[in-house]
Amino acid sequence: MPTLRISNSGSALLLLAVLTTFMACAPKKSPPVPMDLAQESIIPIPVSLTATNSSFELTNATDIYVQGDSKELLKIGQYLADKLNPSTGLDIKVKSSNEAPAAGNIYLSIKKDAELGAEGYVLSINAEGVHLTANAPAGLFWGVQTIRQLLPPEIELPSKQAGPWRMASGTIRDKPTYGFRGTMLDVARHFFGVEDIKRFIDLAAYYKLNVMHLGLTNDQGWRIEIKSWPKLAEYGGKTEVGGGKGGYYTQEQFKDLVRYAQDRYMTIIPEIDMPGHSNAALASYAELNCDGKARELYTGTEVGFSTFCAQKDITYKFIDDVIREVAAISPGPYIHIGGDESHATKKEDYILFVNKVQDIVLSHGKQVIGWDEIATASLKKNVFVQLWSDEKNASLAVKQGAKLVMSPARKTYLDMQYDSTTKLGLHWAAYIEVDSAYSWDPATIIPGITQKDILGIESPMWSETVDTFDEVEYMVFPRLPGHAELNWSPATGRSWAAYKKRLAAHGPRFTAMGVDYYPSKLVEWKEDKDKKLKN
Ligand code: TNX
Repeated sequence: MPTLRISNSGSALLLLAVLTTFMACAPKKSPPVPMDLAQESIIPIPVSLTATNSSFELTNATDIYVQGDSKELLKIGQYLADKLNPSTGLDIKVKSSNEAPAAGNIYLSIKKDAELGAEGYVLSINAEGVHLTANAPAGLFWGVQTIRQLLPPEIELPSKQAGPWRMASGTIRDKPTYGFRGTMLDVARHFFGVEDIKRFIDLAAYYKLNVMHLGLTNDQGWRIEIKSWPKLAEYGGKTEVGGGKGGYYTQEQFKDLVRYAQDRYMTIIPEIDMPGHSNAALASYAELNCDGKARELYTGTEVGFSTFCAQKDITYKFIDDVIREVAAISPGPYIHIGGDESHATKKEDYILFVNKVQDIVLSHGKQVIGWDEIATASLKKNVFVQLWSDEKNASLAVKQGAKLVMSPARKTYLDMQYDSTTKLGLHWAAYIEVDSAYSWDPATIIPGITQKDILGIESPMWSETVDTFDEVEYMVFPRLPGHAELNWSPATGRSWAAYKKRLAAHGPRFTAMGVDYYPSKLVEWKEDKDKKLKN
């Protein structure tokens, strides 16, 4: 017996040695800690959520598996890996698999669930893994944004951080209220380069927006290359508000932007503003003016003084060429024709013009969007009207069967000042503090207009007073996440008091992403205690 005992303890020792060696090379994984998914600060807030009081941790054994070998799913997996690897320092790889992977991994798969629609997703997290499913790939992409928001803010930093990288466990079932969730940048008053637009797209995607409207032309500048009318960009793009050097996108650059947006499930809407707001074109080509005389380039901020000549045939030849070229590089369904503040156009000319231009856009296979004034003309089928100022126009539009994009200036204009001390921006529509930007409902703000009349909200960033992207960020953040929530999450139970707590937790996320946000006093921002979030 003693021999046996010795041999027993010998094998026990051996086992211990083997175990210790194994543990040393096995991934470091602490036991799951209790975490409450219901306390996480997700913006937009998900439709439904069940917390299970445990957690999943990313370790050096974690990889991302995607179902099958679909290029599109692999790309979404890679997008997530590229977000996680720099800060975690983990070498998370993307692999394809036909079944759920072993414990410790993330799995993205498509599972038919019509109720989730084109953009909904289900995210299930437990100590063993993360499983994200959707009815269609866009849903997976939005679910990936939720995963990012469930990890600590340091996940957004570009260099390796300490971790641990845990996510609270439970199940989220989520889908958007509105299918059109937009923002806009006016690149005409001040020009912003391709890298700035990509950054804006990335920041908007983090809040599940899917539309980026670009105001490509205005009195102060023409920002898109048109090969059949080359002086538009070459001459008309030469300057901007204040006399800076302006700029424009070549068609190749624009196509690159479109692809970048598509990879983030975002549609770019190009706007060619007409018949007003057209001085840059009228300065580039004399024949577009009724008097045949070219205008001077303009670097001020007045509106309402320019107009294309509605009575000349060359005007429509010109617009047909421009729309053909823009349509050819814009795979999205819409072209925006502006139509706002055409104070220099006679009423009958305006109506003639809008009627003709709608046909031109439709003839190039695109749907028309225009600012609310276009509702004073007779709208063709499937034309969309963007309310910004005149509620009567919104009602006129709905009477004609059009759906609305909701951009009421007093709630959504990101160039409006927060209060009377804000240095950038304007205040002609309102001062819009962060609570005011959040506390309204597009489906009840105009009597007689309800959710069924509305495509969604778009938040425009006009650029008369901002000329660097940092300045744009200061006006856009933190109001845009609030609009994103109005677009995505159900209106029932919405409250500023609850939202502002979640927003506070996004302060460190903005900081980690290098976003120069306005630290509104209405929000008790979570502190970046160790000042470690410097991006
Ligand atoms: C109104 S909104 C405009 C823009 C200005 C903006 C400034 C709209 C359709 N027209 O041209 O940039 O106000 O807040």
